[in-house]
Amino acid sequence: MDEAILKLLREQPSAFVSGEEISRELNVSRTAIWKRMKSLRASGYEIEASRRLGYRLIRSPDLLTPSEIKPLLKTKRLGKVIHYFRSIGSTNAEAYRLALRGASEGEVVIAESQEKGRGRLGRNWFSPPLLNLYLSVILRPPIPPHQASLMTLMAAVATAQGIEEFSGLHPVIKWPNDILVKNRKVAGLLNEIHSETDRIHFLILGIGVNLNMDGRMFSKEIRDVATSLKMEMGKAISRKDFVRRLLEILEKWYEVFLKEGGKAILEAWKERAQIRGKQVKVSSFGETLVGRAIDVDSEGRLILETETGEQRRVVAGDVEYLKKVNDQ
Ligand code: BTX
Repeated sequence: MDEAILKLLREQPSAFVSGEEISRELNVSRTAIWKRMKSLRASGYEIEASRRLGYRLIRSPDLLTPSEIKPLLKTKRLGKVIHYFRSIGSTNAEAYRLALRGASEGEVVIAESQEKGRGRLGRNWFSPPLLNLYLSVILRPPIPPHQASLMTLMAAVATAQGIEEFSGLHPVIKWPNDILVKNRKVAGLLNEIHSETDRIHFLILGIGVNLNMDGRMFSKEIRDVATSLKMEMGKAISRKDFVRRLLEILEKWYEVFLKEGGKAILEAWKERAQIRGKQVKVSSFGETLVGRAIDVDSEGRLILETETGEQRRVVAGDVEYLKKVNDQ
C-alpha cells in the first residue's frame, strides 16, 4: 500500500492529494491511510498534512525501495520486479530461494543491510544498514555451466562502468571479481549458479558496492584494503540513482551477450583489468601458483605461465599481485 500511496502523491508533485481521494483510489479507510502516512514518515519520508487539503510529499529519503527506484528506471527486463528488505541474511540466498520457486529473469533482491552478507569461499561481506548497495539479480541465460564465468566478468565490467560514470574515478577489475579503486576494494561480486550438466537453470549475480560508508566503519582487518565511493569522492552519492544506472548498464551488457556472445564482454573486461604480464600469486582450491598472467580465455579462466614455464588455466581463486624486483 505504501507504494500505491507514494505513487499517488508523486503524480502531483507540488499539490496536495486529499485523504478522500487516496481512500477512494486505494479502497481503504482514512484511518488506514493516516497510519500508513505515520509509518512512511518514520521511514524518512517528509509528508506535509493539512486537515483541509490532504497530503503532500515534500522529500523522499534515499531508500532503495521499489517505489524509489522503479519510477525512473529505464530497463526492459532487469528490476521490473524488486524484492525489497530492510534487513536480510543475504540477498543472494533470497534470490536463489526465489529463483528455485520460479522467479523470472530480471527479478532483483535489494536489502538495506545484510546480517550474513556472503563473500566467496564462505567469507563474509560487511553490510551495514542504509549506506551501501547489496543487490542480487536473477538471470536465466541459455548457456552451459562452463560459460557462467563470463557472467561474472560481465557483472564486473558493468559495476566498474557504473562506478566510473558516477564518480569519475577509474576502477580496476582484479581477476576474477574484485573492483578496486586506488588498490582498495570498493565492490565485490558473488555469482552463484543452479544448473545441470548441460545448461544453467538460473544464475544469481550478487553485487555489493560500498557507496556512502566512512572509513572508520570498516573493521580493523579490512580498513587498509577497503574503500567506498564517498571516501574517494569526499561526498555522499544518491544510492537510488546509482542502483538504477547500474541496472541499466548491466542490462545493456546482458543484451550484448545474448545477441553477440562473450567477445565484447571479454574485451571490455581485459581493458579494465590490465592483468596481462603481471606477476601474480594465485590460490586456487588449496593450491598456490606463482607466475605471469598471460591472458583470460574465452570462458573467463586465467591463463598463467608458472615459474617452470608451464601454462595453467585457473577457473577460480584469489589473486595477489607480486612486485617484480625491477618494479617501481
Ligand atoms: P570476496 O571473498 O572476494 O571478499 C570478501 C573479503 O573482502 C572479506 O574476507 C574481507 O576481507 C573483505 N571485505 C568484507 N566486506 C567488505 C566490504 N564491505 N568492502 C570491502 N572489502 C570487504 C566478494 O567476496 C563478494 C562480495 C559479494 C557481496 C554481495 S552483496 C549482495 C550479494 N549478497 C551476498 O550475500 N553477497 C553479495
